[in-house]
Amino acid sequence: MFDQLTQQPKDKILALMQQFREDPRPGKIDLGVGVYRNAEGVTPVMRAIRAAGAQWQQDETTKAYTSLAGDAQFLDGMCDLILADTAPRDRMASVATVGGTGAIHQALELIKSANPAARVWLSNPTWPNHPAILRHVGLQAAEYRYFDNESRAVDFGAMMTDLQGLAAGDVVLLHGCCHNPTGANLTMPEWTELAGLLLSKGAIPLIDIAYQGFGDGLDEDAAPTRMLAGKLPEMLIAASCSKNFGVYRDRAGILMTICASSADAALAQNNLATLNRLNYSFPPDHGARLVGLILSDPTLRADWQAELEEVRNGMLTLRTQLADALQIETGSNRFGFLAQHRGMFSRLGATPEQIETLRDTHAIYIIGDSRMNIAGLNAETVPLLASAIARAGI
Ligand code: PLP
Ligand code: TYF
Repeated sequence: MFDQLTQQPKDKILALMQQFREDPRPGKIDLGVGVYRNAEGVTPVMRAIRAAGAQWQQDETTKAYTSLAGDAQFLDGMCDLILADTAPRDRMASVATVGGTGAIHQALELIKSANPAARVWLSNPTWPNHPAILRHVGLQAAEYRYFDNESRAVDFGAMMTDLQGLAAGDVVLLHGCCHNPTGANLTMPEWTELAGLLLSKGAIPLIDIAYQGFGDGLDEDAAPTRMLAGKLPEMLIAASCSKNFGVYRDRAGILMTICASSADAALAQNNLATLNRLNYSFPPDHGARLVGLILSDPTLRADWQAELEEVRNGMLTLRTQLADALQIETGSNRFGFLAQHRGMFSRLGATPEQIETLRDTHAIYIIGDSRMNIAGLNAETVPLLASAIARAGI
């Protein structure tokens, strides 16, 4: 039987992670996988997670199963965090999922159950798991242009032109903030124009929000999602707690749907619980439980927000430092986009050969599409990277 299997393509990001580990050169720099690291190169357990974990260890009375939908405190807290008072609670359904990836998977399965003919539109480029999971679930993909390789900003005109091709019932996957892999994001007026187009076409947004709090702040990063929730009758939101709570391996995420009526919401809730059961029964509890505790405890929440702000501001400082260093190295402003981009990533716009040079000659690891993780840098490595970029002729 097993000899009938075919070799599966590797995930390029995870493959690069492995290649970096095996590189014996001291001083190698990892700007590959999207994991936050502090100036010491450590992905820390956040203070509030540690405190909530210690408290939960005392308070936890059982490891018996929870419910198919997951912990209510987590679901409520995340709904508030993302949608605040724009949440139409009576028209919403939600379930805890296996990380943000699990939320995307369940979203696509729900779409397939409701409308197997729906096309799901993806930005070009997007996170490689989007098209991969879409194919796996068996939905039809479509693509919209997103990034202008010259300016390294969003090509909003091209995006809107492509989305003119939307049919009623199609789904548009949008990165809620901090676009992965480009770092380039729509402005608020552009988001509003996009909302008008989706509304006029009868299309449904699927928001993937994996970096809330990594861009301009918790509320600022959620503003496009909140605006869309206020304007559109239906939408899906797949959120990850991996980055903003630093609970990567605990696998905490949530899928929310906003429906046209409370009757539809009840139906969606019933289907979401069933999808959890069919795929893995109960969602993981531990990470979600700690997130729920933090969001509902004012002291823990304040400390979490303070640490998240430190993380966010640290990345903004690195962006400015790198843009400044590159201005000096190259005598031009062409890397100014680095300070405009938001989140962990920026697409440099380098060729695969230049990326190879950075890796082979300078031991600097960047994804082949020239995405780099800003959080992999620190004050000492910024000038090294700037000089290597200039020498590689990028
Ligand atoms: N969506 C995007 C755009 C991501 O970059 C990630 C990666 O972390 C995820 C979703 C899912 O994250 P996780 O499954 O680790 O929560
Ligand atoms: O884009 C990234 O680097 C993160 C982490 O299959 C990641 O989102 C990368 C690949 C993958 C799962 C997570």
